[in-house]
Parts: sequence; C-alpha cells; structure tokens
Amino acid sequence: MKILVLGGDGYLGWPTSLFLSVKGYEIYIIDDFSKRKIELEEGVIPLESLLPLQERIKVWEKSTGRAIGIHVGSLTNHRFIYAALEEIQPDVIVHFAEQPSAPYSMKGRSQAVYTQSNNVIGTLNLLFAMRSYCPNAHLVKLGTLGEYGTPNIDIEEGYIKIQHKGREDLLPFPKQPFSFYHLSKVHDSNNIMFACRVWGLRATDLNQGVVYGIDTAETRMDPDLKTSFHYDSIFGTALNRFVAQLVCGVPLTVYGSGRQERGIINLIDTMQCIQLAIENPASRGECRIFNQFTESHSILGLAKKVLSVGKNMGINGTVEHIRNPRVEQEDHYYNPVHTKLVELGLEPHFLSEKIIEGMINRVTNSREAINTETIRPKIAWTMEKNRLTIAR
Ligand code: USQ
Repeated sequence: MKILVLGGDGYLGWPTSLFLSVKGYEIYIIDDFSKRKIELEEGVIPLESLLPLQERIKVWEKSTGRAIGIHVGSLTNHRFIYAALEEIQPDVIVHFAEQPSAPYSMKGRSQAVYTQSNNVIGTLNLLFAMRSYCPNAHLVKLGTLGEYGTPNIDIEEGYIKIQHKGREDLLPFPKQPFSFYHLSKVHDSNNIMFACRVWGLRATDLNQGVVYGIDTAETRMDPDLKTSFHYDSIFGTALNRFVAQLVCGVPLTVYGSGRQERGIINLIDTMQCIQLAIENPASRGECRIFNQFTESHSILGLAKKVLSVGKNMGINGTVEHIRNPRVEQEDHYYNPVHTKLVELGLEPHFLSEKIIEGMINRVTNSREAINTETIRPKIAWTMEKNRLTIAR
C-alpha cells in the first residue's frame, strides 16, 4: 500500500513516516519546508538541530534498508500537487502539511492571511487533485480539538443529533475556535466534508488534542533521525514547554489561572491513531471525524505534574501565572467524547511520572542549547484596549 505523507519534515509528519515505513508501507513524503522558514523568520529553532530532510531519509534508508520517496513543493501550487498525485497514485494521503502555530496566526494580518491561505487553499488544491487522480484514496487529515472551542455541552465526535421543532437530524458539531489557525482547520473540515458529500471522496478528520513527547522507537534508532521538538512560544506545545522551562531553570509559564482544560496525547499514540485510521478506512462518500486525544488535564495540573516529577529528581522549579496572552475561556465545561479510536483498538499511553522523567532527562542532554529568550510569549491575541473578558 502506498502512503503519501504531506508535511513529512515536521514534528508529527517525520516520526509518522518512519513508523509507517517500519510497518511495511511504501512511503512518499511531500514538504515545502515552510515551517523551517517561519523558524528563521521568528528566530526560533528546535531544541536539537536537524539534518535536511533528504539527509535524514538517507540515514533512514541506511539504518533499515527501507526507501522513502520525496517530492519538494507546496500544496498551494496546484500544478505541483496534481503532478505528484498523478505520478505516485497513493492509496492513503496523511495530511499534516499546514502552518501549525496558533500564536503565529494571531501575530498580525499577514500571518493570519498566510495561515489561512496556506492551509485552506493547500487542502482545497489537494481535494481537487484527489478528485482527478486518485478519487478512491483515503484522506487522513490532521484537524484539531480546538476547532470546537469550549462549548458548555459535551463535544461529540464531529456530529451531533439535534431535535428542532419536532424533527431530528445528525448535523456537524458547531465550531467556535479561538485562533485564526484553529479556524483554518474548521474551514478545511467544511471543504473536506463537502468533497466527500458531493464528489464521493473518503476522509477521516482527526481532531487532535495537544501533543507532547520528544521521540518514538524509530527516531531513537539513530541520533540523526530525531524529530523537531520545540519549546519556544511559537511552536512549542504546553507540556513540552513546561519540561524545557524546568530544565533550564525558568518559571513554568502558565497563562492566566491555568484552569483551562485541554485534551492531550502522547506522540507515540498519534502514530497509533494514524495507523488505526489507515487500516480501518472511511467508505466512499464518508467524512469520519475522530476526537484524537487520550486524557484531559488543566494546564496548571500539567505544570504541577512536571514540577512534582522534577522535585523527585532533585530539580526544583516554580510556576508563574503570566497574564493570559490569548483570548480563551479559563473556567469552562470540558468533556469531549473520544471513543471511536478506542473502539478501533487504540491502547493509550497515559501521562505518567516515568514519561515526564524520560522527557526531562532527554531535554537535559541539550540544556545548553535552550534559548531562554524565545520562551516568554510575545504575541497577544488582542490589543490591551480591545481586550474583552470572555463570558461564562
Ligand atoms: N499554555 C500555557 N502556557 C504555555 C503554553 C500554552 O498556559 O506556555 C496554554 C494555552 O493558553 C492553551 C493551552 O495551554 O490554553 C494549550 O496551548 P498550546 O500552545 O499547547 O496548544 P495550542 O496553541 O492550542 O495548539 C496546539 C498545537 C496545535 C493543535 C492544538 C490542539 O500547536 O497544532 O491543533 O494544540 S488543541 O489545543 O486541542 O486545539
């Protein structure tokens, strides 16, 4: 089976490509290195420096004897993606190729426009290319739990049964996200659902929570196979940042009260979920939506867990409640349903002291490389004079 991984140079795309390669699938990667360009623009770098993708693939081929194909180009260039799909004829397309930072998308007009045009037009070009060249392929698309926002009801897996004036229907769950990045994924979801409904494509939209983790069995096989781990305020996710902050001796940056709840998932469970989606494909015309996370925590709760594990290892840290740079609800109901992947066989790796300890040890090896100047958030969601308190 041929699997095309879009965004195969990234934090999730690279380990997913290796994981699926080991499973015996024929892997092709597409990437335009736009994340590496934003890193240069914003002056941030991953904790550990990475070889160019072409070199990493050579290391992989040498270590395992398994080939990975590569096409360099952007989904926003429709001719490029048309030609790639015509040539590769993939059975599955795993799509990570999007601008992934909520703070970057909120920096200003040009970053918001870039995020939405790159993500939405790229995905739209991909849907047209699939319709022309591989209409039977299964699209496995990385969405986000943040598409839903924080409604005061349970968040269903994509669709909700509504009764209205005596009639009933199963309708897309309402989406009220809190960044232009998360909103770009809402637009993608609508376009993908449309392409399934009207053209009969097949897709699985994975609404993933906040990912944490630094390596997988495959990235550990050689030091040059590591993935892009960020701790900065642009690309670093909360738990990854807290671990790096503890290690380099700065206070853990909890935004606001830290009572905001988020679904989280270990990097290795992301791989498992992608594999389950691939091996149990959607039907023609179906747009399936899975909520891809394994447990929920408050952000302050995550920070406290990192502090407590650090303390047991002799590393003392503190929490600093920073004035929240984001506009988001801090006190809210949060109960997203997440049974579909478990029904398909997901065996979660829950956050444990051992996992946090492993991350602390791993980050400690590169402690000297941490640039503490990139840690504090510099992008605010709104100018102070326009700041509103979120109701509820
Ligand atoms: N937060 C802190 N301190 C920090 C960083 C974050 O308190 O130093 C808080 C934020 O205010 C937010 C929560 O932690 O309430 C999560 O923030 P995040 O930066 O870890 O994650 P987010 O920007 O929401 O985006 C990340 C990924 C994105 C994915 C999303 C899933 O970067 O690609 O879609 O997680 S979710 O958050 O469920 O929408």
